Amino acid sequence: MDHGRLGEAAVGTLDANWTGTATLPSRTQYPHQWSWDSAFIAIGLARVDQDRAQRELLGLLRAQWASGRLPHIVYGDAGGEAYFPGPEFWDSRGAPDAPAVRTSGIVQPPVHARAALTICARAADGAAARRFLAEAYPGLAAQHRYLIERRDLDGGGLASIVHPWESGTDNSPAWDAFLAEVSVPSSAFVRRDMDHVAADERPGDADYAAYIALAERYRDIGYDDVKLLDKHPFTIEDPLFNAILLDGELCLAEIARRIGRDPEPHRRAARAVHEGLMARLWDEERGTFVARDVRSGVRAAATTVSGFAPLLDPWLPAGVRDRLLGLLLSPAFMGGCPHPVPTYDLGAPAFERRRYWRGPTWVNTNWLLWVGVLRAGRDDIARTICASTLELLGRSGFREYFDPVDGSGRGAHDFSWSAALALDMLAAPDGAAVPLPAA
Ligand code: 2M8
Repeated sequence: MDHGRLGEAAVGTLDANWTGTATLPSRTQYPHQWSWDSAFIAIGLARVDQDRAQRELLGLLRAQWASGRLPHIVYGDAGGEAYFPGPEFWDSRGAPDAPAVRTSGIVQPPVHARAALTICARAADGAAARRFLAEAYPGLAAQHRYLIERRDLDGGGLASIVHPWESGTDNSPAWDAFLAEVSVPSSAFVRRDMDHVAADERPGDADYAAYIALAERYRDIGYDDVKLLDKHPFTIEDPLFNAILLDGELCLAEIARRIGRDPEPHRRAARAVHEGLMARLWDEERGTFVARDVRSGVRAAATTVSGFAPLLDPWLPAGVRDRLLGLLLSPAFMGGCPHPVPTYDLGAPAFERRRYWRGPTWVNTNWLLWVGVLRAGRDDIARTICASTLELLGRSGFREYFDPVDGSGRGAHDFSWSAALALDMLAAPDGAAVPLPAA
């Protein structure tokens, strides 16, 4: 499909998923507002509709808890049967700091500050864009403060995730060994996620039961992060989540500078995440960053796409950066399949071409890597990632994820972030307009 038609189709997909206040990731599979989806969607919308891009992000921020927690789902009007778990499951209204609107109780990677800065970078009206930044800044700063103050569980400089759904890469093999330790029974439930997507493209039942049990555990301690180390069986430092946090702090520093606030606290916070990433998650032997259990110090054995996310870190030592890039280009990832970048090492025994987050190529991780290699000064790799992502979307449509070997689409159809990030890449394939805020 030529790029003009691909762009028109992307706008059509986003229009069809717009509710009037937010964009659903998918009308069938995910019929509510999701947190990091909305950030990616706003980045794409900024290319075609400033007003909607701003409303997408500001609407999400209105569902923020008083503690700064930005929930991963904001429930809309779709009936309770449309998606499980629904609002009753999370019981957010039972939490003292929750907003009036019904939400989940967990978070997702904080791509939102980058989304806000990107919206501003695309705006024709500079004064209006600064007003938008001033409106978004307090919520974004509170979101980051929550993660840095409440989720850095032992003062090591990194935020912990307390559920695989918080990673965004829910079914990643990186969680397998940690989930195997979660031997808690959940209440009875009915999965809805296979109503529209084939079972072999979704997580298995044992993983799903562990997701529900973990979410219940967190809910039942009242979402009280002080109790996590003692009472919660899944507290993990993830390189993707923390690299996005670092990048987000640098974006916040730039936003603060533009609206006359002090950028320095954000730069210091970014630097602390950098120190934590290097001290805790860099694996010298494997030449990549890996997830780590904050309680035991045990590191995940799986080498996944999340390990490349620290390319977003401008302070990465040259030797570390070059080893990461070497692995990225190797037959285990970009060099080993026609439709990169696979989310998991192609040669790993547990690699699965079609199953959600256990191998398929995703547009959002490709987009993040695109920004990461631009940050690393590798415009050549950025061009390759951009071209192969657009080729894949032209061939198979705005699917949720793709088989990296034959390029076939998997998961949901008409998926919003695939369409939105296509718009961003189509507008500047060389990444010239991607904000790379000063360190
Ligand atoms: C997927 O996660 C949801 C739970 O949050 C699910 O599978 O039901 C993930 O891919 C996540 O990253 C994404 O935000 C969400 C909506 O697109 O779907």
